[in-house]
Amino acid sequence: MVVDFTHNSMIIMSANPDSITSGAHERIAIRPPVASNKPKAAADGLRHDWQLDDIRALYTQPFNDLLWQAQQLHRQHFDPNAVQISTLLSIKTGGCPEDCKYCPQSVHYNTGLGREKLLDKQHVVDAARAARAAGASRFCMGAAWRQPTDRNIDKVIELVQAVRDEGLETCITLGMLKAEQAQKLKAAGLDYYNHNLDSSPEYYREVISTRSYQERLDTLENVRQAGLKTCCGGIIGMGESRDDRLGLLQQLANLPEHPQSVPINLLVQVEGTPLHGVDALDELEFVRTIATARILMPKSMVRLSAGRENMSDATQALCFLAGANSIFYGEQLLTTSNPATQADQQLFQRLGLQPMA
Ligand code: SAM
Ligand code: DTB
Ligand code: SF4
Repeated sequence: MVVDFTHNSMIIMSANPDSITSGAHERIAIRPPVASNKPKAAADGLRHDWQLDDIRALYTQPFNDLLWQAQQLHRQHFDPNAVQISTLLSIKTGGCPEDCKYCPQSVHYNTGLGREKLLDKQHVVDAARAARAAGASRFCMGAAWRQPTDRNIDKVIELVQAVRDEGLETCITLGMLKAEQAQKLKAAGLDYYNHNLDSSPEYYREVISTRSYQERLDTLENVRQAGLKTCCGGIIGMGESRDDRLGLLQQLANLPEHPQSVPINLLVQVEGTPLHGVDALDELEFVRTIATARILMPKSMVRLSAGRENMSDATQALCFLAGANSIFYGEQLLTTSNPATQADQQLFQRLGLQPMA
């Protein structure tokens, strides 16, 4: 029997940011969220005041204890055998002015990628139809922009509406967003906006110089205020310390609202980018990061995101046991490859997993 990704089974879901310190690093000031968000954060019944020491204690406990704790919490909020399926499409590839050291689309690095124009609507509709036919429930579109112009926003809105018309949830990632742009996207029916914090505030400065951590937090604030759902996570395996991984999780969990989706990416090392050749991350550190994210943000979807091609099936199985309940599915991420759909279907079958309705 092969798991059919196209017929979702019925799943029942029961379902101190003032400044941050990290052992090895100097103190970095991060503006607190606006006061109006605080009662909302307290009202959701979730913790938003995680200290680094608390997170370290969770992360470093014996592996079996960590996974047991994460899996127990996971079962309180989700069907443990249901995994949400998202498919990615790069709608505007290459030529990005930002200098993110991991990214093949930055103009600062020679990775062989050219600068392309925004895809036309028919191309996007065809890709969305194919994703839906293959079993995806969410379609995520990414653009290699620092920030979209208002004209870009109008064009992307047409794409979002066309994807919605195909019966898919929509997510986009376009870079920094102004408040009015976020409101316009919400009014047009967009479901999620993806904007990652990428790493701890301290390690972030080693990786990106053209955009500040605070600017990322400001975009996330604009997205939340517009009433859009947030998809926000980061990348690990970039040569960061364990404390940087904890610092990223601390930032995510202490946001005024936990992001509804938390993508945890394993760096895809692309030749020509400055991070190509960094030491590979111990896979069990990746699993620990997923488990800790599940404990800190128990009601969020935690996505086992980029980097699955370099993971064994056994490691992916451990990630699902640790509380991951979403994946990127389809043979392409944005510009790099992802596991073959058939391989993913076989993995789901071997693990008894079902696509989430
Ligand atoms: N330009 C927009 C931005 O950065 O906000 C949107 C597109 S950007 C490619 C989306 C996310 O992809 C980044 O925030 C980063 O977390 C992730 N990403 C990019 N290159 C990656 C890589 N080589 N490995 C893993 N994740 C990567
Ligand atoms: C996210 O956190 N990961 C996705 C999505 N959000 C946009 C992107 C992964 C990109 C991997 C490198 C590439 O394919 O270009
Ligand atoms: Fe540009 Fe986004 Fe790539 Fe950074 S991650 S270089 S902002 S496309």
